[in-house]
Amino acid sequence: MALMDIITIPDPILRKESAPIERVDGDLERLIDDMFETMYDAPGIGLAAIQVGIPRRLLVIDATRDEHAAPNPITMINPEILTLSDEVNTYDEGCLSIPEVFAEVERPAEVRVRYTDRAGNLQELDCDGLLATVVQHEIDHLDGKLFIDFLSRLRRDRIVKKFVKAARNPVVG
Ligand code: GNR
Ligand code: NI
Repeated sequence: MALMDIITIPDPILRKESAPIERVDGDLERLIDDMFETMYDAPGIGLAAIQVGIPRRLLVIDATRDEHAAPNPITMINPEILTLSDEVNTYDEGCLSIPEVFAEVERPAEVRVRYTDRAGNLQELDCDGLLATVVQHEIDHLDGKLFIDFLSRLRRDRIVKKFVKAARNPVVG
């Protein structure tokens, strides 16, 4: 297993659309293991492959909030949203690719997703609560979309500007 580097804005890779995965093989399983290790280490509750520089339709999630509860790792390959509820929910969202920025985002409260799991089996899952939000946040990554796209242009531009500046003037470590 290996920790991977998480790409942050304004890296244009994060705006790329990810391509479908054609086969679940040993290489993909290794990537999934590395993504879980990277996500738990960060720590985060979701990670899309594009965030570690791999433009493939793959994401990992563990939205278990209670650190004492059993882990609930979910791997989604080629996820597709089947239905979204009219009811909405608001969460204070963050993103490992936009460190230390948080903002309230409103999204459908419930979502039904179809995906291939790491064993190669087609699955359907009904999600609600935080899991529904994270699934949508991760699938957005596969389409090059970030949670700051839901904010006003003024607020988004301010956030991006801060990261552009930081990239130009890296902290000497
Ligand atoms: O760790 C994460 N927390 C989070 C909190 C609220 C809504 C979405 C998320 S996903 C984020 C990890 C991440 O950036 N995944 O792409
Ligand atoms: Ni994210």
